[in-house]
Amino acid sequence: MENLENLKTEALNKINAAADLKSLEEIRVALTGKKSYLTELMKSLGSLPLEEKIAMGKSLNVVKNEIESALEQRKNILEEQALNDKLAAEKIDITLPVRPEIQGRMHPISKIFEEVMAIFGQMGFEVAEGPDIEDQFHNFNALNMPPNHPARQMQDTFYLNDDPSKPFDMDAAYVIRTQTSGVQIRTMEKQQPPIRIIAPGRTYRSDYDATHTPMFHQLEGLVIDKNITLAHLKGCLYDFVKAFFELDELPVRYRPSYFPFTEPSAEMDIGCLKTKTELKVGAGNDWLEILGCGMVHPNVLRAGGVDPDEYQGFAFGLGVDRLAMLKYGIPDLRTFFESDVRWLKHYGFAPLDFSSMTGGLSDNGGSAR
Ligand code: 2NL
Repeated sequence: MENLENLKTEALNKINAAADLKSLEEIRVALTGKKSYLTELMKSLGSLPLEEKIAMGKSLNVVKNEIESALEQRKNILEEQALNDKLAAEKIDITLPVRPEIQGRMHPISKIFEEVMAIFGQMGFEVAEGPDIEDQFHNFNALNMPPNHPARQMQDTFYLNDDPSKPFDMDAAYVIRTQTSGVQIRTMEKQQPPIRIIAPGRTYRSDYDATHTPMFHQLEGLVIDKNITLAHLKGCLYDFVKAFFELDELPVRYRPSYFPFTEPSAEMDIGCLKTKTELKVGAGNDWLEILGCGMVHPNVLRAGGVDPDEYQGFAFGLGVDRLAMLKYGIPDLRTFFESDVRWLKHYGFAPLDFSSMTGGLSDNGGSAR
């Protein structure tokens, strides 16, 4: 009996000293498992005389129950402790600063392309693409610029010899496209109207100063259908500039102009304004040239395989680099192509801020520019 009392005290001490659930389990097995002293004692009861067996059996059961309930209690305490430790360790401090800023930046030109595609995309235009190296038919002839047309020299074209083993042959030479119009000619060749496309891409002219680089970016648009008029052109382009400069209204005017591929032709100006980025575009009461446009010349429709007696269309072209300079206040075009990461960090955009008409064009709600 005295032994039993010692056994109990020792057991309870061990249980209450258990530091974690794992050691408590080890203690449980040692105290009450099949090979434990207590179990041995239970087994040995059979060899005792009846009265002793009853008395000893009772006492053993009491001790066993006490040990088991002590085990249970300690287990509950340790489980609660473990949960509290886990909660404390997994706590999130919402007052900590945000994760490190994403380092990569989207180039302003890519951003402008995205914005312009989002605007025209929502109006129902499709994006068409074509080769940077064009034949002269798609770059010039089809656009109402026959051989010796002054515009061919005017544009300071880069010509490519089609066969380097032979002397340069002007008639057979290719060009690196001076405008993206070839893409639209190819679309007309492939597809009958209605046509509603924009052609974004790189274009090339031999020119270099603060506002001209030999490679630059252009976006042209073409709409061909039955009964298309100048009113469609004006409405479409007005909606475009409003969306692009993120304003509900702004002054616009059209000045008569000349392009070989459109008749009549015009240039669209916008009035001096303040963009969302608080940048003043234009000075004083100035007008600012934004794009060139016009009704597609019948010769151009014919060259693309479209019957001008049945279909009409309008077209426009704009310089994407110039638009980027205007909208985002970047003074020198040449810096666009210097690949200076400090410049890109300053003028670039967060790469995952997609431009959309509903989610925001240049600003989708506050993430790093
Ligand atoms: C400008 C003016 C313009 C076009 C481009 C075009 C294309 C086809 C037919 C007719 Cl396939 N026109 N493109 C029309 C008017 C103006 O660009 O100043 N660009 C920077």
